[in-house]
Amino acid sequence: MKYNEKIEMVLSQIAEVAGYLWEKGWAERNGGNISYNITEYVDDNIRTLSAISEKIELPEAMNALKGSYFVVTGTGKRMRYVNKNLMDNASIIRISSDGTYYEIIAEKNIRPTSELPSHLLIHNYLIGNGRRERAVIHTHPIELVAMTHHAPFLQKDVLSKLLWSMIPETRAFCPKGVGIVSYALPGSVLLAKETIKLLEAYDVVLWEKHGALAIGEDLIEPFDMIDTLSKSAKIYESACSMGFVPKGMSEEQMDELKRVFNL
Ligand code: 2HA
Ligand code: ZN
Repeated sequence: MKYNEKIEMVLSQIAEVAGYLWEKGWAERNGGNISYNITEYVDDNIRTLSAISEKIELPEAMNALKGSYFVVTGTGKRMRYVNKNLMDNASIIRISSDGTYYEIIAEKNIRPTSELPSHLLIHNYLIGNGRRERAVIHTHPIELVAMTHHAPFLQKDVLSKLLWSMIPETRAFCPKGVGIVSYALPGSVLLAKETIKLLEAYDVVLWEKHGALAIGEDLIEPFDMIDTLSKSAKIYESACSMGFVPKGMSEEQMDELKRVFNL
C-alpha cells in the first residue's frame, strides 16, 4: 500500500531500528517489539480501510486511545525480517471508538506482538497525560539484561549510578537513568502497569531477567538511550573481564557534568 509521507517516515524508521536491534544481537528469534502511534498522521485513505481481522478484545478499556491507530510489529515475527519486509511482519491496528477492542486494518492479518498489553497501556498513559512520546520499543540488550541478574544492582538507583559513571555520554544523554521492574510474566498487564509507574522518573525501564523498554517522540531517541546505557554496561563488563571492577567517574565528576551541561 502507498501511505502519506509522514506514515512512510514512521514505517521506514521502524524498519531501520529493527535492523539495528538485530545487528546489536538484541533480537534473538522473535525477541523484542515496536509500536508507533500514528493517529495524528492518519488520512482518509487509512480512516476508510475496513477491518481485516475480527474484533480483538483489549485486556481493559483504554479511554485515551479511542479511535487511535498504531503500527505494531507482529507476534512471533523476527526483527531481521521486520527490517527487510516490514508489512509482512507488522500491521496497522485501529482501536474501537469505545476503547475496548481493536481490529487489524492493514496490510495483512498479522497478529500484534505478545507485548501488546504493555505497548497499548503505555500509549494510553502517554496520551492520557498529554505526553508527546509516540514510539515504544522493547528489546533484549545482552549486558543490561545480564546486570539485572545481580541482586545488588536491583536496589533503587544503584544501576543508574553505576552506568552513568562508566562514560560521560551516559550521564549526559540518559540523565534520568534506568528504573527496574521486578520479574513479571512477559506480555502481562502486571508488567505493563509496573512499567508505567517508572516512565515519569526514568529514561529507560529494565525488566528483570528479560529486557529493556523505552519511549520517545520518535524511535531513534529511545533506541539511542538503550544503546548508550548498553555501552556503559559493556564497558563495565569489559573492565571486569580485564580482571578489575572499574571504580567509575567520581560523584564530583558526575556533578560537574550535571552542572556544566544543565542536566
Ligand atoms: O516479542 O520480546 O517480551 C517477544 C518478546 C516478549
Ligand atoms: Zn521480550
